[in-house]
Amino acid sequence: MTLTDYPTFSESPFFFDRRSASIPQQEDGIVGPHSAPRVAYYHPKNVGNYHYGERHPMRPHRMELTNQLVLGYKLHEKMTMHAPRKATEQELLEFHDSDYVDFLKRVTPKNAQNLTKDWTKFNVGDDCPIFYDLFSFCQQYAGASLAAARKLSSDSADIAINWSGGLHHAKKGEASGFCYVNDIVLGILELLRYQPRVLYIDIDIHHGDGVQEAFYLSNRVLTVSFHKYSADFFPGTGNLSEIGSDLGKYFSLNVPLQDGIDDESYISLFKSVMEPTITTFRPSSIVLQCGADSLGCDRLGTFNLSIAAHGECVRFIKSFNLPLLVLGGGGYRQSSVARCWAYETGVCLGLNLDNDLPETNYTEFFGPDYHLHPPLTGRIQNLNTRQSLERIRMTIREKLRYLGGAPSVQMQEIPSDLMGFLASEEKDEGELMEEQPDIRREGRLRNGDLLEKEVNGGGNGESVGGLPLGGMRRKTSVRI
Ligand code: V1D
Ligand code: CA
Repeated sequence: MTLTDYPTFSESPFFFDRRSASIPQQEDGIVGPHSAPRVAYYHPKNVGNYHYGERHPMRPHRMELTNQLVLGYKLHEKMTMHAPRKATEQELLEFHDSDYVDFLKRVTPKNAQNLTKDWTKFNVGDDCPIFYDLFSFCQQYAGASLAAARKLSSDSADIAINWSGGLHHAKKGEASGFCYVNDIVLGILELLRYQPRVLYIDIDIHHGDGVQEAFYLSNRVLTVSFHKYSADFFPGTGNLSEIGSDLGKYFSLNVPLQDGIDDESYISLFKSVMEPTITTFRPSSIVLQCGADSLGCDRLGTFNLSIAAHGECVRFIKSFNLPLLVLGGGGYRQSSVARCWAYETGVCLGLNLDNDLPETNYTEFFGPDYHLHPPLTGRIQNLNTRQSLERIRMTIREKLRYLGGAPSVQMQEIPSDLMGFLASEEKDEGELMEEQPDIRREGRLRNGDLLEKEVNGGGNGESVGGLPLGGMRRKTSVRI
């Protein structure tokens, strides 16, 4: 096959990386470190049964559809499957304020009317309604991200997936944009107990404001969000000029895009931003939020991405062979979300899935084509010009030069498990393994050990000797 034999996205439902003409790909049978990555899949019990309300666009039921496709493609035979326990209150308090967690715990659709003064304080209402068993829902999706992060930290998996997580808008003390607790921040904090640097990437069409804000002052977490940016599009933040502050200056990157971006330009920009980001920051693990509202034909989104292109971002990040936490996020056409996340589960496993969807209990959701990659119907005009994209690319590369290498990481004692909260009978087999220090990867940090000392490790000129990295000057950021 020559380069010119590869179809373009618009001609083919599958992405052909043009590099594959010269670089052998692992799907071709070349053995690499991740030729058969160990993938752990987290699906909280009954997470698909929660309901935000009839007129609300967020449908947790999409997780049930996704899971059915995953099972239908028999992907459960290739990875470990986990029904994680709920996050404890104590675990939620690692990031969230206690009055907010207490409110989430107490509020019900019945008593909500008596708590109206708290509605404003905690930002619940139209976007973030109080629905039946809300607190359990939060504990379920956050528990899954925490278990997935622990799995990676203990080197019991190379990739851990939680499609019910990725709720990137939740703040320390308030709900926002359909998100109540921020499982991503909690998962990153868990990873930071053992690892010096975590890279967060967000391909949801909305700005990952909650995660950015939590780590805005830190140089141990670099956040990158690709999103639609305009004054009237939620949440209205994520301009190129938001770069982090204090020790975290240059450790927040934003890729603000306009309506209608297509596969070719998105992937080209994604790769040319992420490749130097990873080689410059040298993360010890990566968290990837895969919000599927960046797909074409989404009910809230206005991009033109195909599932193949969205999945290509996952494939590209996976190719760096770093511990990878893969999370869900937005996505408001249930059938597209399920196709996308099932496809991306296959990408994580290094498998090519048949374009004919398997039979499931929900087959009627996937008509009339019943394909994994149906053609996009109805494109939105692409308002991203070649020049505007080039400007973004150059500006970000410029910022990476300031970042100038991975930060120094100082010795810092890692607290042991806060409450010894994992009673052994609560744990699944994988989680029990996580407690065995001897199974951890050589050189990886252990619970109770000291974090890697990496003085003069590149540095951005702002790392300070003797002080833990990541400042804490704003109430909304976390102390790390
Ligand atoms: F259309 C609606 C119908 C009912 C309830 C809410 C909405 C709705 C659509 N878009 N709400 C929004 C966005 N909110 C506003 C508010 C109007 N106010 C002044 C602000 O525009 C919120 C969009 C949230 C997107 C969430 C997400 O996709 O990023 C996500 N990520 O992880 C989980 C969800
Ligand atoms: Ca985003």
